[in-house]
Amino acid sequence: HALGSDFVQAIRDGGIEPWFQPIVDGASCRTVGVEALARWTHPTLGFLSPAAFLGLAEERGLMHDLFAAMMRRACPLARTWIRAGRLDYLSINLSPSQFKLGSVADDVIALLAELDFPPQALTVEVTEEVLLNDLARARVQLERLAAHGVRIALDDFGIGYSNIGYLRQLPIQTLKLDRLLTQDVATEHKARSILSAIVQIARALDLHMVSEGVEDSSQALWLTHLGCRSLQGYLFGRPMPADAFATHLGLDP
Ligand code: G
Ligand code: G
Ligand code: MN
Ligand code: NA
Repeated sequence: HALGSDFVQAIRDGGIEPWFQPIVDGASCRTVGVEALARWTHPTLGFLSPAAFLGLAEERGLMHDLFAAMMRRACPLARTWIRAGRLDYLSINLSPSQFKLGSVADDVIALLAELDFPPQALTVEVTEEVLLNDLARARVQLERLAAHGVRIALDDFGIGYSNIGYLRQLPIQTLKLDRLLTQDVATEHKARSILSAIVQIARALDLHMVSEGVEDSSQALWLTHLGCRSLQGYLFGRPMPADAFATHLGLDP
């Protein structure tokens, strides 16, 4: 249980660091967005990935504090990159548990004001677990965020239940195609057929599409050919520290 108090301290002391993974436009290969992903360097255990601490954060009710810490670190950096004309938006994960607070939208809006970050340049990624828990409550919060200009992405789309009815009921602008579907798109006819159908739905509803987990160029070519506009994955860049990402954008770190 010492790990729990270490985590609280890390959130307070800036021990939780955002790493950045590019999201590129498939046609031009320009980096348009960036997803911030949490990393923790523990004083004795060393470098920890989310798999090692998200469960703990969830258990201790610290996901919202983690989110705020990520925003406070990532927004000032992203603002610099956006002002330099090298980037359009920052994407950050919201945990389903944050929606148990009736105040999640107001909290995000207050953080944006505190950090002087343009709401239109923030995308929050939510999974459908949010919607399974309490759709009515999630809808109120997401609509408040959308009305403020924040974009909402549905993460891990195409696996799980992927109830397309949600797309009608919620102010979602972006679908993030799960990497399990991306993986098979170059080798499996059925994966391509499913992707085509998802692209049709996305077009009809005017949704932006991002494919996650793009690892090789044949996947990238297929995804672009089938109509997925944005791509994210190791092919374009792994999650990296801020200075490496600045260099990736062609800026001084
Ligand atoms: O960075 P990595 O690919 O190892 O992330 C693993 C998982 O952890 C992903 O599902 C990602 O959404 C989640 N994750 C990473 N950073 C954060 C964060 O800051 N907040 C939340 N809620 N989830 C995160
Ligand atoms: O938020 P989400 O669940 O989408 O988290 C993205 C996760 O996927 C992170 O843990 C990130 O490190 C991982 N990831 C990003 N790109 C790739 C990739 O190309 N291949 C694989 N296997 N994992 C990836
Ligand atoms: Mn995500
Ligand atoms: Na995902």
